[in-house]
Amino acid sequence: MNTRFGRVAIAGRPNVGKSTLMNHLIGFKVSAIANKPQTTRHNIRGIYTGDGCQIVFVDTPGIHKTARSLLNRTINLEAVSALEAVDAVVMMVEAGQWTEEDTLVLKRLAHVGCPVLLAANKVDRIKRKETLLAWLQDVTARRDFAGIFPLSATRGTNTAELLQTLTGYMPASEWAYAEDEVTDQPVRFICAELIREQLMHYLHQELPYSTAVAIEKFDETSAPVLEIHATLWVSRESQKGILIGRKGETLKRIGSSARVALEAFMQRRVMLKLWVRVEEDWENSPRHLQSLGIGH
Ligand SMILES: Nc1nc2c(ncn2[C@@H]2O[C@H](COP(=O)(O)OP(=O)(O)OP(=O)(O)O)[C@@H](O)[C@H]2O)c(=O)[nH]1
Ligand SMILES: [Mg+2]
Repeated sequence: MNTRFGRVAIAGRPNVGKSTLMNHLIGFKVSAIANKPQTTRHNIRGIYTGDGCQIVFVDTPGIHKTARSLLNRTINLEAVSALEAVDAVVMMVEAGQWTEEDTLVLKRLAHVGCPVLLAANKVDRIKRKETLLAWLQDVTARRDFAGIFPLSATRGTNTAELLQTLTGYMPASEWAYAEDEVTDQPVRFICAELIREQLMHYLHQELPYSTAVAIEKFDETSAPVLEIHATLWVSRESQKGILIGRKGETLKRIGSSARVALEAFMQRRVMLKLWVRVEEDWENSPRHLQSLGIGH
């Protein structure tokens, strides 16, 4: 057989650039990116196909220390569950930094049987390259990594080399997906993520972490415009006003940015309607988390 097929988990602490790398590798935006920790809450799968190889990348939520709410604990568990049944793991860190949370990730990877590669991301931020070498030596003493890749996910530096090495670890097998598929997850799920990405961008402090998106209507048959209705859940009455903003301005901004992202993903015109609703302390409600599909 001359095709290869396998799965690769991308793991690491929050905000190191895992989702950015996956989107870059598959050449399509399926995972939300924001300059805030805990942007990703679910394992998001993106499919790469090229050079006779198909790889299902699993972009995991950042493994973090302060697991106060049920939501936090659930997303940590979700990340760890992705480490099973994969053919390789990319552990991502930020080049030049090592934190307690990186140590925590390393602990979670201690018993992983497959090869673990280290991706030291954001090298574009390192001004003095000679410091990187000493730092890399220090980091690689912490575990016997199958490969070490200083890279930049935003600029695409060294990412092709990482991909090539990963390809070598994929078993000879038939492909499981069509060549042009970029994710095996329902489009409405990806759409909810793209809407939430805008919440991460426009809201500040604790608010992004107290919001969740539920798609209420997603009618692909509606022509010519795809109609999407979504509820934005917040966990306190006071947050509702902040999300909506003065004269509804914040919500309007979120809505129009989200629509642009949805149109790019769906490759068609979208009409987006958003509602804001309160579910008191939903981050600690098993029932509500389940209804949002978090943690299954
Ligand atoms: N300078 C620089 N910034 C980057 C690079 N890769 C990602 N970023 C930025 O880092 C921030 C976090 O990126 P994400 O991809 O959302 O990080 P993540 O690891 O998925 O974060 P969580 O989902 O919260 O765990 C974003 O602002 C990205 O634009 C890089 O190579 N260089
Ligand atoms: Mg992410």
